[in-house]
Amino acid sequence: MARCLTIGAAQLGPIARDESRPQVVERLIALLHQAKAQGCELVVFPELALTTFFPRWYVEDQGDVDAWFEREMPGPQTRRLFDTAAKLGLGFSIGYAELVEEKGRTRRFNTAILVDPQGNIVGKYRKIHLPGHDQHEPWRQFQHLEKRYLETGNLGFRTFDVFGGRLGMCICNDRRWPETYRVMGLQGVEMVLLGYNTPVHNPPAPEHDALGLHHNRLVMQAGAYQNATWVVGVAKCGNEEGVPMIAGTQIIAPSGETLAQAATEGDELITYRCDLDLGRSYRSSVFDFARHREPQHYSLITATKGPIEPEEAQRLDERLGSGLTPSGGA
Ligand code: CDV
Repeated sequence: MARCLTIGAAQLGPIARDESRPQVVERLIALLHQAKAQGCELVVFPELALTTFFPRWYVEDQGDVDAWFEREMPGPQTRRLFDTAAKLGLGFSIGYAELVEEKGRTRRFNTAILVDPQGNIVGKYRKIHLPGHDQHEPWRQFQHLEKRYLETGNLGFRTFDVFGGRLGMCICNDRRWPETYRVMGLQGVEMVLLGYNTPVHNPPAPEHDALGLHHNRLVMQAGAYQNATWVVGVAKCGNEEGVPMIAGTQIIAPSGETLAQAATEGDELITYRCDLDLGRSYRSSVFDFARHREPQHYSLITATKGPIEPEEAQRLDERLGSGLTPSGGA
């Protein structure tokens, strides 16, 4: 019998700076009701789905920054979301800014959680690839201060056996890195849930601006196909506080094909009944990892962060014992 999971990808239009949590939660709840009416079981909301995308501003007062963070989940202002989803019997995932006391200090993460149909948090992910910069750069039209306000996630890329399948999460910039999907692919992930806030304009490389939607689709389709997994990519998009952000919400099969996609740049639900067994034929043939991967030749991937010279790469490979013919011995 097919293992099917009906997904609602709940794209959000812009969230204004002065929009309150209760106002945003009402928008999320409206999408939950649509999802229920359309037979969904799991609804995926975007990255930082409770507030505007605040890293676009340089703010000196940490108290003002912290107003964008959640100290508990659910908290007094988000409890209604959890209660409504549970009443409708829907699971959901959602991204938010998380403030937590951990290891004796205050820590801040860009977080996504997975909530089961009873309202229990059954999975958590903290964004690992934080883009942008950590100092004010006034030459930009807008800032991208994730590296200033947030810490690198410390939970790794975990998978969760829930909703009848094996699910994983990542957030926005993570989707551009093949390692993100591969680490979950090596755990047999069957569906990756991810939300994003991607400005159309890329200040350090404006020549990429016209390619935003192409790159968005390219990386998610590649991640899906190369790891035999569904990928559900969900945008917060449209013109948010003067910054246009790409839409392109889509549900991608393990074949790498986009099977459902958003048509607007506003609040919009798209749905698809996903057969979680669709990845099997890929996992047992072209991407049978145990049979075909050659990890002894991939040691550079974890041995270096940035690029190195080819000669150093050769020495490193030899030292790490990959069984290569020593330099000059070809
Ligand atoms: N929120 C993000 O991580 N945005 C980045 C932008 C800054 C490039 C992204 O990768 O889409």
